Amino acid sequence: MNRSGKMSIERIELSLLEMPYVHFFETSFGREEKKTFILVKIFSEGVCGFGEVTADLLPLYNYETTSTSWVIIKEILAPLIFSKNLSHPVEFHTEVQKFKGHHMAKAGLELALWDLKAKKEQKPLSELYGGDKKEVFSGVSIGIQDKVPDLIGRIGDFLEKGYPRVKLKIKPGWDITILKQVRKEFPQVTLQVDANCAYTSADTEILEKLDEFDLALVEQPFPALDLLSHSQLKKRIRTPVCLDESAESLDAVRQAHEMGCFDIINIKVGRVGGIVEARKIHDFCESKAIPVWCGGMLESGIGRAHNIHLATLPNFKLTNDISASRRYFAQDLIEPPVEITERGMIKVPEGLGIGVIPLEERIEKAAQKREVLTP
Ligand code: OSB
Ligand code: MG
Repeated sequence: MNRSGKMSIERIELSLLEMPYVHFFETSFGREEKKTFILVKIFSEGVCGFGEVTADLLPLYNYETTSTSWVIIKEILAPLIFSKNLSHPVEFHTEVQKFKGHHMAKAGLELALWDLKAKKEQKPLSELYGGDKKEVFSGVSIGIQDKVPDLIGRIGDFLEKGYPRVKLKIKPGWDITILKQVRKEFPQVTLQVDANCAYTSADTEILEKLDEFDLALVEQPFPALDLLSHSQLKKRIRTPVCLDESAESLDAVRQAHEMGCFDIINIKVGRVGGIVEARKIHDFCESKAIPVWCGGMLESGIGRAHNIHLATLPNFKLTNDISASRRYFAQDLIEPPVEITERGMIKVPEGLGIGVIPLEERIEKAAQKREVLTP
């Protein structure tokens, strides 16, 4: 930071990157073989802050896409950064509140501003956030497979690698029968399931059966706006209900809480529109003794490093969807790669900002498109 306390942003660079997954990832909304996302770099006084936009090529998880976020950043959010002469990422959050939606686009920029801020103050992000952990809980999210034996095999592999908790993607037809077989094979493992909005209130009978499998939680059974079905289901099952897609802001979380929709919240910085909003949700949940955990969007190491720092906040009490680099990509973008410890934890990087080094030649190799934005 310079003497005026201003962030003095000189240039914003967007790159559209494509990275093949080591294994396809299938959720109730479809199968993906590769990750496509926007990498954000923000430059100031010889320092570069890195951020990642979690929007995908298609509007399947939510309505944002790589193209919509590119346009929103280029035409609206970057010009705002250049015109405002910001001194803190919190000011960016305040300024962009007047624009509706586009949380992932906003978050990508806010993350880069936080990384830049921390690097200029010569601190790791976790320290800037006031996080109190040296390592965070790891967990693995396993997609829908072609056959149940494939799923059993994958679960076994991840348990061997030391993951202490497994999340399984479910959808109608890939739920109770697979859980029966998984539980038979792995009676002790900590298991949770994620439906990505695939059910309706007509499926209540199926969802009630989830109680038979001693699950840590069921994540987002119904569509994002269907708070009513979540509150009705919560009264009928013992399995804790966790929200992902519905929890897109503090206001949404507060309403869902008043309506008795959930026991647990998954916090994703992209979905909620940045660190400031993520923190508000974290603090609200803490005040109500509701535990949270950090969700993932199969980020590159850059986005994952951001998630690790966020998860050092005290109310991240449950296992996170944060896995090792090699669980996602043959070659991650960062050095050192994220690894899982013998105790099933992820160490918080101690370097400045995100604390890991993005490798320019790998970024270059993955880049499909690039654009430099200036004042
Ligand atoms: O709902 O949590 C989800 C990946 C893409 C889109 C939505 C979700 C997920 C995951 C991946 O479950 C978790 C991870 O990044 O390891
Ligand atoms: Mg989810």
